[in-house]
Parts: sequence; C-alpha cells; structure tokens
Amino acid sequence: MDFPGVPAPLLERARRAADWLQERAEAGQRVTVVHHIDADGVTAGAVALRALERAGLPHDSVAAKSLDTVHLDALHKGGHEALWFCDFGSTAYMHFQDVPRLVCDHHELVRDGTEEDFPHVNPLLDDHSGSEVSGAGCAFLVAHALDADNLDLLPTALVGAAADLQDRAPGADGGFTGTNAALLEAGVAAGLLEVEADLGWFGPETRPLTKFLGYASEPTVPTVTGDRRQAEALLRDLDVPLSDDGERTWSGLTPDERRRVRSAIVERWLDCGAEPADVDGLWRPVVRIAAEAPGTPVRELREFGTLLNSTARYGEPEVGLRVAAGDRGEAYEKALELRAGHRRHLASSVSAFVDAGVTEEAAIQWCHVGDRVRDTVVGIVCGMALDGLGLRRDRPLLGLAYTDDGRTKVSSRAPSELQGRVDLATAMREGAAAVGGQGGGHKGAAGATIPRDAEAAFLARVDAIVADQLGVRPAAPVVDAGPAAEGDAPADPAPSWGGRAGQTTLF
Ligand SMILES: [Mn+2]
Repeated sequence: MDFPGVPAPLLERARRAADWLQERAEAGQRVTVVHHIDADGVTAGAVALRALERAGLPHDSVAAKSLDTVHLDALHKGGHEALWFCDFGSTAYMHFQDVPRLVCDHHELVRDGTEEDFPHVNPLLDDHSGSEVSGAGCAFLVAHALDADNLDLLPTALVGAAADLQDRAPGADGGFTGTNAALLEAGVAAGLLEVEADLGWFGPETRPLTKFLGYASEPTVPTVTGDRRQAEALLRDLDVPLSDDGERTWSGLTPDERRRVRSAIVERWLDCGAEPADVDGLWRPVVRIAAEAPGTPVRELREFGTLLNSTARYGEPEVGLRVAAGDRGEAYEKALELRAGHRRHLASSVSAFVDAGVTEEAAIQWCHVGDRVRDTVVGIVCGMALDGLGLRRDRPLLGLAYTDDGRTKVSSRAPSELQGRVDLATAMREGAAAVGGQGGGHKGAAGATIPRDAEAAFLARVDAIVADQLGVRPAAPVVDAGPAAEGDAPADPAPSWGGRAGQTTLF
C-alpha cells in the first residue's frame, strides 16, 4: 500500500532506515530500541520491536524518561551494538557518533552538521511540521518500508499521534493533518480504522454516561457539562436509560439515542446564547480501531493513549509495550490496574497544583508541586491545569516537580492561543543549558531536567526567553547577566500586558 499525502522525502528517509535495518541483520547485530515513556514513545517502541521481531532481528529495549546525562551515561555503559531511538533524538544522535544508529522522531531539531550522517526520520529535516506525524508514525513508516505486512501496526502509530495531541485541528472535519491524515485514510481504506464525526469529549468507550457528559470540558455546555446530576437529568428527560447490564457508555447507545442526546445538547447550548460557530467545537472525528472490542479502553485512540500513559510513566514500560503490541491478557489486566492508579494520581495532582498556587512572571506562569506529583506526569497535569483551572491563557505554564534522583523536572505547556508565537523547545533547551541541565521538546510542549538549586535562575532565564519571543519585557534581569546599570532600566518596567510580575494566584 502507498501512502499518498505522506511527503516523499519522509518516505525516502523511512526507506533508508529500512535498508539500515537490513544491514544490521546482515551484520548480525542486536538492535536496542530506546524509547520515551509517554504514550507516543511506548507505541513507537512497540512498533519498532514488532518490526524487528517479525524480521527475525535480535533486539531488546530501553525505556527512558529523558535523554539527560544520567540516561546517556547508562546507554554508553550498555555497550549496545546498534541503537534505534524512538520519539527522542533532537540531540540524542550527537552523543553516539560511534554506534550505528537510527532516529525516528518529531521533536524540534538541533543540527550539529552530522544530522544526515545516519538514517534520520524526522519531518523537520525537510521543513515539514513536527505536529503532523508522531514518533510512532515515523517508526511505523520504517516498519512498513521494511515489510508491507507491517501495515497492521498503523493503528498503533495513530494512538501515539493522538496521545501527542496531534488530532486536535478544530472542528468535525479536523482531527489529524498531513502525514497523520494520510495514514488515517490508508487505515480506513484497509479496514483497520473507523472514523465518525461525534461528540468530542473524552471517554466515549469507557466512561459511564453521566461522567462522559458531566465531566466534559472544552467546550463546556451550560446545563449539561460540569455537573453529573444535570447530565443525569438530561438523559432522563430523553428516556435514555443509564444502565442495562452495567453502566452504559456513549458508544453503547443506539444510534437513535445518540442522535437525541446530540440534538438536545445543541439545543440547550443555543438557548444559552452559543453561536452556531461555537457548536462546531462539539464535534471531532472520533477514530476507533476496528479489531478491538467495543466498550474497551483500546478501541478509541485517545482512550488507548491514556491507558498507555498509565504504564511506562509509572515504571512499567514492559506492560505498555506489550499492550501496544496487542496483548489483551496478562499485561492488559495489569494496565487496567495501573490506569486506576493513574486516575487517582492525576486527581491528587490537580489538588497539589491548587494548593501550591501559580506564580505569574512577565511572560510565563509556573507552579512547583515538589514531590506531590510524579515528575513523569507533571506535563499531563500542566495540560489539565491550563484547561481546567481557569489559568491565564496568555502565557505558557511551567510545572516543577522533584525527581527521585535529587534534581528538578520541569514541564511546560503553551495554551493554544499562543501557538505559533512561542517556542518552548528552545526556551527550555537554552534555559536548562544555562544552568547545567538539559531540555527540549516541541514548540508548544517541552521539558527540562535541571539541578535543584538552579530553579530560580532557570525560571528567570526562561521568562526572559519567552518574553523575547512574545515581545514583552521580562520581569527581572536574568540572574547571570551581571548587574544591570541604572541607566539601562526601561522607562516602563511593567509587563506590557497586564498582571503583576511575581504575582501568585490562589484558586
Ligand atoms: Mn512524541
């Protein structure tokens, strides 16, 4: 199968990567898959490992939460014969010049002049967007170039893309774009995926109905969302039973029941003053995996991503890899348990955010949750806090949490309003480098690991970089910039867009 719509240079890169794998097979080398622990990293790793297994290549895997100095040292000590980096690699490739390596990635690229010396599958190398294909998508293109029978791994690749929020182009016609859209089309044509414009809220397969509607956000609909009792009353009014054998979920309703609920929601929202254009925000193309059982967390892409986010981030990468590769037995049961723990942890993490409060600087806002939030989920919590806690939408949010090895993990998320105006990958990378840490990622979502005693200097540096990107004045001189001369002080030191620098918001 061809993938019209996937840029030719990206396909060519996948072809070269497949040749590299053949060379490893001929050399009898073991390939070590090094993958990130988020859902995209896990799906990328699972796709890579499946492809290696099917091709009969010796393989193993290493899961890492970031490629900071600690993980780089461990990899160097491992003495690996060949490395396949998945969903990592904006800078990782630089550290392994002497090892045969393949990089499948979509993070902001750092070029050192050697980025084309090895098979490197990253859309940014050919000036394509890193938000139109994920790490898993790149790994899939390689797997498919190696053997067309790996087409069945395509749904797994789109789980990774959805988990990386690449299915968020607005409106019911939106969803995936670019390479992802091309893969979706191919997956539908092959009967692997089903797509339907439907209510866009989280949990159509597994959330009990009153939670699906009552917990819904983005967009919120007065008298329907945000309150389970109201949701329950709506369903009663419409004669939609809440349970049959057990609690019913949205996907288990009859087409007629779904139609009645959708019309009632639109009607209520218009009654409350919504514009018809707002109503478009209710829908998204909901993508389901045809082979998975209805009502399970592996059927709809976003729910599948959440299940995988419950595994490697909690120290169980094997569970995630096995579920992503198709295990529906022991590993799947374990993942369901982990998901329950993930839910509990996220709920307590949002409370930790509220307790700690958010401090506003000139161009960023930040929250330090100490050891109350695992460093591996602080990014997810930042996203939830931006959407759910009514924070300012005109500055990125940074979440700081302690790592268990004595450093500080920082995750950052930009509100959609700032898309195209901020580059958090650069801000986090340069901010971290200035204090002896490491950082990088995407323009709208990036992370860093820094020494614990450098938090204030790091925040000041990042604030200055983001202020520069957004064209506002930083709150304070950058710590290591030397003493500012009196005469250099700006005439108007106040931030140019409201709010006092250093202000702490309590919820
Ligand atoms: Mn990714």
